[in-house]
Amino acid sequence: MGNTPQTHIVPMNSSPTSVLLLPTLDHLKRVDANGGGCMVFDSSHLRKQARIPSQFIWPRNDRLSAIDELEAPIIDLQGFLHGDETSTLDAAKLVASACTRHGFFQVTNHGVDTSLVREAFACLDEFFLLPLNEKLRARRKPGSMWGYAGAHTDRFSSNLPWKETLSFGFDDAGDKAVVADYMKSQLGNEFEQMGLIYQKYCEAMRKLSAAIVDLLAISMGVDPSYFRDFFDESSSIMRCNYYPSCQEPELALGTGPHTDPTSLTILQQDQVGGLEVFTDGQWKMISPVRDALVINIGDTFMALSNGMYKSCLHRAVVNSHRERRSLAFFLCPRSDKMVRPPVELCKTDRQYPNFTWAQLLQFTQQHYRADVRTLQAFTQWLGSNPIC
Ligand SMILES: O=C(O)CCC(=O)C(=O)O
Repeated sequence: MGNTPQTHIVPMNSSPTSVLLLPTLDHLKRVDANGGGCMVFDSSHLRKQARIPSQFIWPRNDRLSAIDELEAPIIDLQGFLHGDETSTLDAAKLVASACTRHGFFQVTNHGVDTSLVREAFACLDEFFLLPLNEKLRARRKPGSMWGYAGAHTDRFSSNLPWKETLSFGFDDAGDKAVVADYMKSQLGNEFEQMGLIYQKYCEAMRKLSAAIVDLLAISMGVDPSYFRDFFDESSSIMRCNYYPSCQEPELALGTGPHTDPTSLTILQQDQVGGLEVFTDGQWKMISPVRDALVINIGDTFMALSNGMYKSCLHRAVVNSHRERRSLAFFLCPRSDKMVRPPVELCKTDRQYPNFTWAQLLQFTQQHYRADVRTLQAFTQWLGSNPIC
């Protein structure tokens, strides 16, 4: 039998840690109501120390090494995107087999311009290489999903991820320049160009996500119009991940074990490697494939598929010699959309109750740190917080 990762069923500790990792930046020190300092993650400072702080050391079970590669198909989308029937059926079969087992697959010839991906990575480098006090101008505000965060110290006080993130929203129906405006408002006019590139990147991801949702529908024998309606006016989240190298990578994690509460994730990882998936009782690697995007099913889609397609535990490990970067686009429905499987998938008992994306988001932001049990815990929570 394989090892089971430890689940974090404890309610989320949403209070920031009182440990200040960067005592030299006194002007950044924010004293909270209890008199504690708010921690700032400065990897250039931390990397000079022999040991990593204890807040970054994960439980042994979460750190067990991956040995094998995940069996995840690499699906060429060219034929499907050009309406070729045979290619579509072949692609749909591969998708069905991957998603019923673990929910991960990779796609090539996906239509996203490689120069746009290069530009998005160049912007990521430009942003994360800024001095810390400049990045902190875009610091995530309490209760917001958007902004810059170092090691999620604003939300958690232990099992901290060894990474920095920059997150922002992207709406189908909203203001066309939402990303550029956000960058400009947080960081100044000189960041408008970066915002325009991320805006274009999000538009490309949204277009691809629509195609993949169609392919998921075909693979499940569901009328594609059901999911198209469900994701109409979607409101997605984009996250840039920057994982500095770490002097004790065997003790730390870049992203801890979690499932994505969102619907569908499109991940562009660089060539360093570090993404791992827990399946069949073991952690398995998803090594980078040049110009391929990693797709995975999130909790919302698992509920929408009545449990047929899996949202699987994954994590990102770090290493001691090289920083790693990834760009994650999380497709989410409009917040008030009811998550209810189509009739074709309700021939067996319903696995999850109806809920709105807003409710699941509230649960994972305010009450629960996402893990392998998110949907079960959410279902219990819904019992005492029913939809009005
Ligand atoms: O960077 C990666 O490979 C994974 C990132 C991830 O899981 C996340 O951002 O939720």
